[in-house]
Amino acid sequence: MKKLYAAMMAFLLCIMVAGCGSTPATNAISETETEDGRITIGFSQLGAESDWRSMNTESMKTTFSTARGYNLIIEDGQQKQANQITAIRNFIQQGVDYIVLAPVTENGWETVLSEAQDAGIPVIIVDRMVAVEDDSLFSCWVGSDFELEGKKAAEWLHQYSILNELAPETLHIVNIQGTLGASAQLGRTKALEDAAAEFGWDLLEEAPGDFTQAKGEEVMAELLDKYSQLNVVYCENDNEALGAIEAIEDAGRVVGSDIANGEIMVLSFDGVNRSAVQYAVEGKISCITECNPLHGPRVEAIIEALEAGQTPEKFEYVDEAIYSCFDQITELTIQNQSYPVTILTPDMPEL
Ligand code: GYE
Repeated sequence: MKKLYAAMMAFLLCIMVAGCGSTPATNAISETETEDGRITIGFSQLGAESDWRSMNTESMKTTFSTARGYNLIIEDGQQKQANQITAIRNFIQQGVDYIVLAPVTENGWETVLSEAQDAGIPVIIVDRMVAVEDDSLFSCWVGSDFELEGKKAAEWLHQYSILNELAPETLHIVNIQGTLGASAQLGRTKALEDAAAEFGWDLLEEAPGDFTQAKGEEVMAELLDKYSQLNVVYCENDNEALGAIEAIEDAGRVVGSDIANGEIMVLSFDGVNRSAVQYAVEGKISCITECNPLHGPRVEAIIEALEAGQTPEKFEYVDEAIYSCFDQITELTIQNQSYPVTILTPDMPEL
């Protein structure tokens, strides 16, 4: 158990050190190499909306560096599917060896993926999913189980409410959603809605915050004006949570887990942004469900398998932790599976 804890801490700290919130978003970079013997990868990244995304782009750049034998062409879709489709068409024209797609939303990929298939270029989907009838349009997918992440957050809240004798109908919840139609939004929203229906929570409103701090703040300010009884905000990523906290404090309210005494509880996802993790240590964010962005090495393992003529798993889900400073919930059980909660303490090194 101690070893597991140490390993999780090491991972968390590694993310915290690498994931400084002030890192600017990555812009489109095009690096082309003509040297033979290199594997050329066209990566259509959906945008640069969050710290998670920046770290995800970084992970791809570090893994697929020239020094490591790759040509990486990255195109930033700037949150627009049309840009991503154009990028994929350009990759096909350039005759890249692999296309890696991090799709902004799930629908509408059939045509362009068929074009890649006709050109004989394998497509690897990372992070969010594509919703296509024909699975053969992509080689495989790697990313997170977003609905499971949402279930973990909801179960944490459920346990907290039991331990603190908070009646379900006294939990007045708002959801600041991610980009509508993105897998991360769909899964996290569904888990909250299901839990609200199951436990009888008062889910006041769900509004999109586009996974950004600015929108998170704006939406939270509006929700605070609208609902004086609001006492829990479920933010579908850390950047939205940072924005929501600003709005709550600007409104003269206090963030924290002590709902009975008027605090507003913040729940969040990712665990990448340094300030958000620090807030979780201090209890300003009650619980962060980890979403791991380090997909570069995972995509590389898939490419190595394909190069070796093997068939990688069609869907590869990443294991993820749960972080909280509230030390009375140490484990969550979801569908008979148990997940440990990593308890954050202020005496952790590097904080
Ligand atoms: O949680 C959020 C980002 O798709 C998992 O997108 C990703 C989500 C991540 O903007 O921060």
